[in-house]
Amino acid sequence: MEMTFRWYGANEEKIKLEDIRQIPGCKGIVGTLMDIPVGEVWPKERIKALKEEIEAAGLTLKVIESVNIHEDIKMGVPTHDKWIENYKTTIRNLAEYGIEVICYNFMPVFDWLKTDLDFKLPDGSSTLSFVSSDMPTSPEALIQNMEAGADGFSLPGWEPERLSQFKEVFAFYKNVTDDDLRANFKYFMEAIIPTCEEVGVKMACHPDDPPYSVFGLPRMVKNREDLDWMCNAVDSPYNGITLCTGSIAEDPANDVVAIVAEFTKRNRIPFAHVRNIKFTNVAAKDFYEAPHLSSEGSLDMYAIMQALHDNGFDGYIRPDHGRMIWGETGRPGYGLYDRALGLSYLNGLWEALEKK
Ligand code: CS2
Ligand code: MN
Repeated sequence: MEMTFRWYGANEEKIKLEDIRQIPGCKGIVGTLMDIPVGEVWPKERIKALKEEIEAAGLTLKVIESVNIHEDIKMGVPTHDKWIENYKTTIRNLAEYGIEVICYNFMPVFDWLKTDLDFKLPDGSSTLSFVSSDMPTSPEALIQNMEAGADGFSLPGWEPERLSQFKEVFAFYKNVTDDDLRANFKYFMEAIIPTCEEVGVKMACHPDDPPYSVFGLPRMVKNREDLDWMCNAVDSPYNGITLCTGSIAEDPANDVVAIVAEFTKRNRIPFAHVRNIKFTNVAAKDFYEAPHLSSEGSLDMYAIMQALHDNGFDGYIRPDHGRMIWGETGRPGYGLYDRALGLSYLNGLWEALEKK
């Protein structure tokens, strides 16, 4: 396994590559180009500059999170072919600079969502939480909440250009079923996986967060059966999963450890997000994003790391969202300190597993 840390870019946040470099055992950056509008080709010069900047700081760039999917591809409208061609060009451009994994998601309209981006824990730290009874009744209100809670940062997957046409898009999805969405996914994968195989870039789909339908929108990456369907839709190791333990676990019916074990064994996890959540009400699926440590949340992090380890995981891994601690401010979920603690903890678990 290779330990990494997500970084949004020098113009997008105050965390420095030099800070990340000082986290023991952190080898690589999970990078992005936040300012490229969804669907546009990622220019080679920009990828090259990003790679050089990261390597100058003594880190590697092998994983991109995310190259977002144009809504037309998810909707399956005729204009999708143009965006798919662009996506293929982006894959080729990334491959030229040594990128091995592209993380993305296939959620209609919204990326991840929470009802509180500044939920205070008794120790004085703050985290992200979801309380079903606090879910706004309209998508407009939800967008307002997310933007108001973001502290001036653009949230990943909540890019303004993506949300600007959301009313029309939302209306369109009224007639799209989960199976239609699956068909659109398959069409996309059949088009791009030959390119991925040719240039050696693995696609890694992030699960839906939350892993159930919101506002009646279709969803297709919610549980073991969905992941199984996805992998079989185009049966290639280049059609893989970003196994995000925190997202999968939000549905208490999902057996996270069994899912990690199965898909690691099937060689379909090129990238893992490993984090904990704490249920506050299991029946309502209410939770907050807990510190990574098992004792702080509802997940057995040792068992998760063991499922990766014992089934031969050799992909990239990163801690996922962290709390805001020690007075830090920044993009919700993406402070430096708590994610660094999470990373160290995961490294500790891994060392124990290696020596066992
Ligand atoms: C998620 C997503 O893991 C995460 O941070 O909350 O924003 C994730 O980056 C995307 O869904 C992947 O495309
Ligand atoms: Mn994740």
